[in-house]
Amino acid sequence: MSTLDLRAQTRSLLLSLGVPAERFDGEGELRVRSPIDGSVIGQVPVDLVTSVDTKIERAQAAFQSWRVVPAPRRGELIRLLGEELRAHKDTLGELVTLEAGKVTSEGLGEVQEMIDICDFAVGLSRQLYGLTIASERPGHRMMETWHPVGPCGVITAFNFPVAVWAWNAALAIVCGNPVLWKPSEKTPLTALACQAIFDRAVSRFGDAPADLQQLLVGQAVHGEALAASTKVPIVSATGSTRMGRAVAPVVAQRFGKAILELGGNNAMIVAPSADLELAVRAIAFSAVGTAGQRCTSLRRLFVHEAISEELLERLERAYGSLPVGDPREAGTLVGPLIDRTSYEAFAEALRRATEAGGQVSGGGRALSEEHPQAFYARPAIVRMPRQSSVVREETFAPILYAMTYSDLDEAIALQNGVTQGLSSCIFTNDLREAERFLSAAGSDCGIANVNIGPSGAEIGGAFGGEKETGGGRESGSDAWKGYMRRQTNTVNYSAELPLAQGIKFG
Ligand code: UN1
Repeated sequence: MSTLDLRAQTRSLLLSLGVPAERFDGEGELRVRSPIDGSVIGQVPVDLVTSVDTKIERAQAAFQSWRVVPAPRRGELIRLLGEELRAHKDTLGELVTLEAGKVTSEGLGEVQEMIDICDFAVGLSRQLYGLTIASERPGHRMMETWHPVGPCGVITAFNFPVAVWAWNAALAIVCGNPVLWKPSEKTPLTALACQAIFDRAVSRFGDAPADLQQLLVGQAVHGEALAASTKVPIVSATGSTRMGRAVAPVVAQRFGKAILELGGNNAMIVAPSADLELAVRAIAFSAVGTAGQRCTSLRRLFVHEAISEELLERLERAYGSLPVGDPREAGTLVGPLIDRTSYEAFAEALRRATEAGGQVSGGGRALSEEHPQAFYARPAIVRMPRQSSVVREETFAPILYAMTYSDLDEAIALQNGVTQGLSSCIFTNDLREAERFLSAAGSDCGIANVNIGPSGAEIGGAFGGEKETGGGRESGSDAWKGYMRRQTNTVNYSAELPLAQGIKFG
């Protein structure tokens, strides 16, 4: 594999998706590197910060007409988007692999997640239900109506470079809101591809306003401009808690709506009755999949002391044979980390864990001879004596901290004893334990599972978490309500004017 191959491969994928060459192959100042070998695979022009306002104005103009298009007709656009995604699934999936380093099947899975949310949003476009409420006054009717809000800013991270945009865009557009998307500066190429795919759906649709979906290629300051604008009533931001801390107060200050999906530090409890074979497979997928770079990746394992030796030995054996390598090759399960900074954070966390008494198995860099500019990490399991500070932090890399417990309440307390609250799970065949874990006294996370790992959620459920994860919900269930404004309506069809609460006035 040569550098030329990667750049040429990227170029041909982008061209076949309809992205004009000057958008990625000119003098653009943003140099995009493939984590596969660290080589430059594209150069993308960055939007001037001063152009953010112009794009917001355009989104506002699109809003004026889009908000009055009937929702089922808006759904038709998303149906076409889903069709385009189906037709280009392989190409876009391959591009995700080249730009974000995901193994082929996970790159394709990410595009499937986009298709799934499109299907979901199409159905939703014939719903967007409001309640009818019993009025206390004779001859009156009360109801709730859901209306579009306005442009929706979407800030996404490198690790799900296309799916998280689709979660937001499919809902926002069906709900009647234009979208302004600021992708990660590490993955603008897949964003250009999505824009081209979206534009094709728009041209087949016929009469959508221009600028319904716009891309903002830039840096943190572009995201800050979106967060600050009163003309962007919703800002949906996915990324680190540090990013959320920068965005959320700015949006709150102007009373905008923020939908935040920030850091996670997800745990699994393995109880004595657990099916260990199932648990080992779930742990491997959720701790090592996407090289530990999912928000939902498994990072903390609490194993009952009666089975901990057996489980950890099996796990360490399974880790010993994990294929780390080029994510395009069949059989590879662990691709590269996104960049050097990620690898350094991985190495530093392992150093701190050792200092805190942890025993590391695995870890270290792979393929450094073949790819000195790429950063492949060997997944690590660290047997920790306790949940020390490094365990309580999210390190976006394949590190699994394993601890033992003797009492379920203690395990639940440890699981909840971190600042993040995204995803969690228990492996048990004991109904009482499972239900306790899901109860009000159980997991404090936005996602809590039984006998499946914490990652790999379907789009039908609401996705997001509590505490420093930010409290937002995206994707399924009634997450659409975050993209609309609720209006309470009271209609008087009588010839009287009775006042509520029995008030007499005049
Ligand atoms: C993320 O890492 O930001 O549940 C999203 C999962 C995926 C989405 C993860 N469906 O792992």
